Amino acid sequence: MSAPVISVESLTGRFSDQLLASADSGGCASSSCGSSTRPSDVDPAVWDKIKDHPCFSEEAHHYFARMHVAVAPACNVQCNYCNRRYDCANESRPGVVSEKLTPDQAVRKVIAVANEVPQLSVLGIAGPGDACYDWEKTKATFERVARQIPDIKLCVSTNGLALPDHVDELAEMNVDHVTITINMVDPEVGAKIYPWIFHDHRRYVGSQAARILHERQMLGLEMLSARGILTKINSVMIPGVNDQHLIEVNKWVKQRGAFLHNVMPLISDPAHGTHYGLTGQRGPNAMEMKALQDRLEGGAKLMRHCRQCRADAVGLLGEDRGQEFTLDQIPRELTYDASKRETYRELVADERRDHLAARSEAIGMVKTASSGKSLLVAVATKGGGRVNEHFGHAKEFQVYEASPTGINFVGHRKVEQYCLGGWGENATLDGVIAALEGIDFVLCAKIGNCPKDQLADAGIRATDAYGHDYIETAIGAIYAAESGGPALTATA
Ligand code: CLF
Ligand code: SF4
Repeated sequence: MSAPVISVESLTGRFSDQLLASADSGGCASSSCGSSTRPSDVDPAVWDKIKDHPCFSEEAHHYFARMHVAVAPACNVQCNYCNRRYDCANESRPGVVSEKLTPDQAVRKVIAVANEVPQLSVLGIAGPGDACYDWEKTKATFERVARQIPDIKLCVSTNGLALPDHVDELAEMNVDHVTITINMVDPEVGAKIYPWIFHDHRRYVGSQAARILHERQMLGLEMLSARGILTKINSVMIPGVNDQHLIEVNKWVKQRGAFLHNVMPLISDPAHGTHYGLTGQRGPNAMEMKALQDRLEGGAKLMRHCRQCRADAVGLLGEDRGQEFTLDQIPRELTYDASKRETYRELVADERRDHLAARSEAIGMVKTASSGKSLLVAVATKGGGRVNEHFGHAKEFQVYEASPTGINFVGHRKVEQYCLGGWGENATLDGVIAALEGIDFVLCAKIGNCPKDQLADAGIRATDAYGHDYIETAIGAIYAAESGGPALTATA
């Protein structure tokens, strides 16, 4: 099967004028095209909500981008993994927000991004405090953006404490996607995570605080489910505190209609000044995360492609273009221009159909291979679902597992970029190899002999033979070769 290659620039960086020019102007209308790629086991109404949402659909995250606007700095909870001088650790990796925005500034920024980043499909408010507690700013931002860009999806992330007070307004504003961070369903566990909450004009501490938070979270989730709003649960995995307990959390949220459960590793560093960071509480390693996620299979559906983004992140998951859109770079007067986003959607609809066909062929082949093997494959990609990044340029690898159940995305590994200015440092390579612990194969668009040999010494085989091929096609070919069967041919 042959498929067109979308240029790397179109998917990960500034939109290529050449690509826009080459798009078939007689193609189908923007948002309806993707529906033909709906998997047979997904309800059409649900598919319509998730097909362009990079967090709620793993497949969509290869093509669509989100942006966050940091309009909600106030918070009503203290989490032991958060330092208020930093991003909300629930939805972001720790790192200061470059600038907090007023709702009007946020609208300007969203228009600026929508005009330049055609992949943009979702506007999220994820802090840096709590979007439901700092409600007036959240609401004003959503209302103003929806008037300017009606087809952008609105998404909100919250600790859940103030959520029940605003569910009806969320429904009225057509907010289809809500995330609640739920780390416990037992207040005794909660007391080890939350030193205090502020609720109903009072401060509560200890297990009483955790009990109130728990009850409000469950109520909010039930209210959202009753209104058909898709709800994702984020849980921070804290070894020795709630790691085993998250199995119970998964059961509770599934019973109450959660659409996805996203278990994220605790990020704990003394430099961030958090309670956990300062008291030596460690986060889980990649294999511990995977082991827990594997145990959760069969419960609430898991999200495994979260990048723990900043509260002011812009771009595809895993990239951050926020620094290109600081207020000082955005004109005071701006008009929304829908043309790039519309053209991109037409182009991507065709690409997604080809990708899904190739993916299904590769998965079918892996399922019928009778070896019973399980392979972990790390892929260097810039987006578009293809093996299209050089090994030395990768800042993360997407990890897939090929096994008799098919080819499944199981996570990502962040690494320090090994090759800078055409030169790679051995110490950096050692770090990359350590981050790839447990991986059997690395797939990339290009790799030199030196890193390839060092990876081989660590028991990891690397190849650039499938450069620019679809990820699943490349993995299927490797799996077939490992199983002693015929390999699929490359599609690029
Ligand atoms: Fe933002 Fe969160 Fe909406 Fe996505 S992020 S508010 S659901 S648009 Fe996504 Fe980022 Fe993970 Fe959040 S990768 S941290 S899950
Ligand atoms: Fe920090 Fe978010 Fe927790 Fe509030 S809810 S304390 S901002 S991590």
